[in-house]
Amino acid sequence: MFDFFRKKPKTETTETESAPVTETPVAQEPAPQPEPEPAIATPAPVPMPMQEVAQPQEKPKLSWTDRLKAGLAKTRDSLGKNLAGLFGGGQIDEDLYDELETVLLTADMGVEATTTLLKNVRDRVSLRGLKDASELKLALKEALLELIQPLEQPLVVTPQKPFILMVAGVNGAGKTTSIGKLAKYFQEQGHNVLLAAGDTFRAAAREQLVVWGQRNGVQVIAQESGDAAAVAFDAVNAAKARGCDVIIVDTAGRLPTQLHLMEEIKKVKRVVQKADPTGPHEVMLVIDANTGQNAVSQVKAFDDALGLTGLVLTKLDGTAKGGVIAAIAKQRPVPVRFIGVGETIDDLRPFVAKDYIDALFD
Ligand SMILES: Nc1nc2c(ncn2[C@@H]2O[C@H](COP(=O)(O)OP(=O)(O)O)[C@@H](O)[C@H]2O)c(=O)[nH]1
Ligand SMILES: [Mg+2]
Repeated sequence: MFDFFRKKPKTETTETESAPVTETPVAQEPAPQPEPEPAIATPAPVPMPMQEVAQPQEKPKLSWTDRLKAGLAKTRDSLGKNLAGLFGGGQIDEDLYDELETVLLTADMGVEATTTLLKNVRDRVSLRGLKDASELKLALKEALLELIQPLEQPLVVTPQKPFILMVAGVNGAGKTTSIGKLAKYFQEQGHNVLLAAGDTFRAAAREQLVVWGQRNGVQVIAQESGDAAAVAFDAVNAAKARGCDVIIVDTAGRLPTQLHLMEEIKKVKRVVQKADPTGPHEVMLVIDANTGQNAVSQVKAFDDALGLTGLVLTKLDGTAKGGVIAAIAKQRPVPVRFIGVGETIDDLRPFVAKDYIDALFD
């Protein structure tokens, strides 16, 4: 019955930065920069679009606040343009609330969050006896903070050892690149990280992680055949044997409507539990902010199937739909652990509600 535990041919990389270097093409997209890489034993690397994680950027380093502001520029521009007109001056009246409602819906906050926010703003207005529209901005910021603050629950990876983090999501949401960024993030905190290449549907997906691991001195467990559950099982055992602190399990992209694939990822979780009854310690859904309201449906469906403990909201830089975070807070408040505002390694950071709102409004 445990046939998926059987050992399959295994590819494993444990190179460190001190390994001899060779040059290998690993990028398809514009502006790839050749850079030193550890020698690659096996298998041959396949070009994959992971350079955004692996490439150090030569641009002057911006602070996180600046990158967050730049990343949220599209949402801010759209929200700000619309709000500027509203908050410009004049009386607070029903027409104004009507327009505010439209603006919030346009920013993809969803009907439920918009209703909550409007009520909260109205309460603040009457409590403080506000009359002038220019005073509304602060009231709206406060209402929004109250709504999304509960989502701010930073991921803590101690004291569990290994801390097992499983990643799920639809195709192209940014799972694998976020895993690369997270591996670096945890390493910088002094944790020893191991990655499990659990996207076994496409060989290229496995290679994407393997190559990235080799380039960055992060151990990767991969199998040339076999299913994601088997890879995860082996990886958890390897992490225990090696005393790793954090293990991140990548998985193939899937839509919640693909029921057999949802069953498959539930099996990955069950098998992780067999390898370590205390795990997985985090089941994280990666969602593309461009998805807008559909992101909420994804959160609900994956949460129902897997019991999510955290979210990563990626690609906020590419969308004016940054308000979706309010919809999530209202409709399925799973903690937002990290947000992604760009393609470089530094563009994924823990979610801080106040910073997010300041970047949206100021
Ligand atoms: N602009 C932008 N692109 C991102 C972000 N996160 C991921 N991506 C890109 O999204 C694409 C798909 O990412 P990938 O990790 O392969 O998705 P997966 O299928 O979920 O594993 C890649 O081109 C990434 O560079 C982000 O925060 N901002
Ligand atoms: Mg992937």
